[in-house]
Amino acid sequence: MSVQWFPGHMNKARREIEQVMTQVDLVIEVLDARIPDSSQNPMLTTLRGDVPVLRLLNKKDLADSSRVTLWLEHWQEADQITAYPFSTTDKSDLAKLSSWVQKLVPHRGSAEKPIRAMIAGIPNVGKSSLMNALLGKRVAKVGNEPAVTKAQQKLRVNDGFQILDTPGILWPKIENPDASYRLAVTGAVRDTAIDYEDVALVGLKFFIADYTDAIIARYKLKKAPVDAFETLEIIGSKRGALRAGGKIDMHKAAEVFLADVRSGAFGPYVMETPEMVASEWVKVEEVKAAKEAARQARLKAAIPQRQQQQNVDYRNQRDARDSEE
Ligand SMILES: Nc1nc2c(ncn2[C@@H]2O[C@H](COP(=O)(O)OP(=O)(O)OP(=O)(O)O)[C@@H](O)[C@H]2O)c(=O)[nH]1
Ligand SMILES: [Mg+2]
Repeated sequence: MSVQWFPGHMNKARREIEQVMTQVDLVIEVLDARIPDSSQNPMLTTLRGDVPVLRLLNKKDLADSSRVTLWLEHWQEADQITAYPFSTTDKSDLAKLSSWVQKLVPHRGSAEKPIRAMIAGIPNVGKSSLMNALLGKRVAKVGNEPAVTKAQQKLRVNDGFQILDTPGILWPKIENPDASYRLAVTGAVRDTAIDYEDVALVGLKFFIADYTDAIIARYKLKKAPVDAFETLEIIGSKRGALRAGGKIDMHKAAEVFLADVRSGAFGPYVMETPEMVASEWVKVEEVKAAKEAARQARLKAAIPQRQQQQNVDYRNQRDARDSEE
């Protein structure tokens, strides 16, 4: 199972990004520092082509900095992409942005040739917040839910720097199911498009394994949690998520847990490491190969069956002819 969300407006937004890509000098790809890999949109990488990119690992205030560093080192080794931990509320990060941008596009930056930067990324990562912070006023609507921005908006930061805010986009098929759940946990997927309980259980399983102490502290657990379902029941009972008759309301319990994850109530965290993502991709490829092998086997089996059916049809026709004669 996996989570997929690609509503019509995203397809339109994708086409509009494609249309203006030839008129931009640089893409500022805003990522969620809590999911550095899963928040990269492969469709955007394709659309960008050779246009330089600056990656901002935004919401660094919510992220576990030691794991963020692992990703920065990994990218430096892998593809030399410039990336920085970032927060739209950190004044010193904002002050450094124009020098980071200038380094990537040294031939532009004057009033005649301003740097034209496109802010792009998946939903709810803080693209419009970045636009507002750079402008020093509220020019774009922001909100803690995906798909707040529906249309592009171009504004001038100063004489040498123009920015374009774009709607957040996902892609039609997220191949790694684990990544799709992480996108749902952190809030990049509309809540109405997910099975709350499923998403909470996947998230909780991760926190139990990687940030056990944070879970114990937040919910004042008496013993170390082991099973996600059991723990979600405990969370539900502690937070009054009960149905008539005292049964636990698991949907409500999931709401409590996901609200805590998204607001940073467990302290800083990052849900993936380069090693973990690499092993997930091995699994994805194995599943793909197994599906393909099964399809081939079905095809092979279907040929003799079709042949047998043709023989039966032929014999029936012959018998029918014989009995007429
Ligand atoms: N903790 C934290 N929250 C942030 C930061 N930057 C933005 N946010 C919050 O993230 C949420 C989403 O912000 P938006 O700017 O609307 O995100 P967006 O990428 O424009 O979203 P869409 O337009 O829906 O694609 C809001 O609640 C912001 O306040 C940050 O650096 N740290
Ligand atoms: Mg926006």
